[in-house]
Amino acid sequence: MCLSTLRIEEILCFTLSLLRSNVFAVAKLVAHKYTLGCVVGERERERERERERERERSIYHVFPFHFVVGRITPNLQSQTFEELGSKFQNLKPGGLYSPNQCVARHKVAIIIAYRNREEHLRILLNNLNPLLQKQELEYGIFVVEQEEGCRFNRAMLMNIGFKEVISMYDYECFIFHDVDHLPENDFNMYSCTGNPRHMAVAVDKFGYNLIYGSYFGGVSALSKCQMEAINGFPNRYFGWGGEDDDIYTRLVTKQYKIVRYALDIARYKTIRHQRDKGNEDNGDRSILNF
Ligand SMILES: [Mn+2]
Repeated sequence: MCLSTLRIEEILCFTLSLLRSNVFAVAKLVAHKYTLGCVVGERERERERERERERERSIYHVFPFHFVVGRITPNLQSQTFEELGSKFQNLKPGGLYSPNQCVARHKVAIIIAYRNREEHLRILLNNLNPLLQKQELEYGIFVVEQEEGCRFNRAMLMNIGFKEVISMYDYECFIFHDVDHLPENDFNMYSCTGNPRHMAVAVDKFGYNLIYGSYFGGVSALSKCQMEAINGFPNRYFGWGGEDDDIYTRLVTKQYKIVRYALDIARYKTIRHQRDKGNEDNGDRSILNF
């Protein structure tokens, strides 16, 4: 059974083209999206209508509707795991979260392929948790760590994360996330729709532009159904490079249309680093095919 297509993101996406011309219309549509974001009881619904009437009365109170604000500045400070633990006490054991004011429409697993980047991971967690909570998602963050001894295999780690998570939980949406990518806009929804979405479109290290048309690296969102339709990610890419292009090919071969938000929104800052030892260039990348 496939994830039902909620179309919420299309609404959000549509708001972006309006952003330049009519801020109030944007705010209204974003509010609409967030009204759709949760299933609430009648009392909350009435309160929501009251808030909506208040907003209509005041021209000064356009943003924020609920919690999202648009552009955000990533916090590059690194905190210890203990500090993160006391900061995010609303997480359940295992780093799981669900909003307590409503039932989230999206149940999302964030899968992070990881090795030897503890500081990056701590910075990412410090940035991701607030964003995911503002987006009113039910989520879990799953870090899949590769042992020392052979070249890093990002795609295989993502596959392992996916398989492990579906064996334990009923998440229906998967965000495959590089450890060094920090979101710069909280309109960039961490959720899935009927087509796979490439989320890291405008990345600082590429001058905030899509580096090439079929780029699918950094951060991407696939539903469980889409992931199963392409038989997961390729396992054969050891070392840096190539696996994201292979994933792109798998998706278009299955007739999926890759969705991307506007550059303003699908925007990421990356944490600068040297190429890791054990993640040398994958020399076979050009001859590998799925
Ligand atoms: Mn990197």
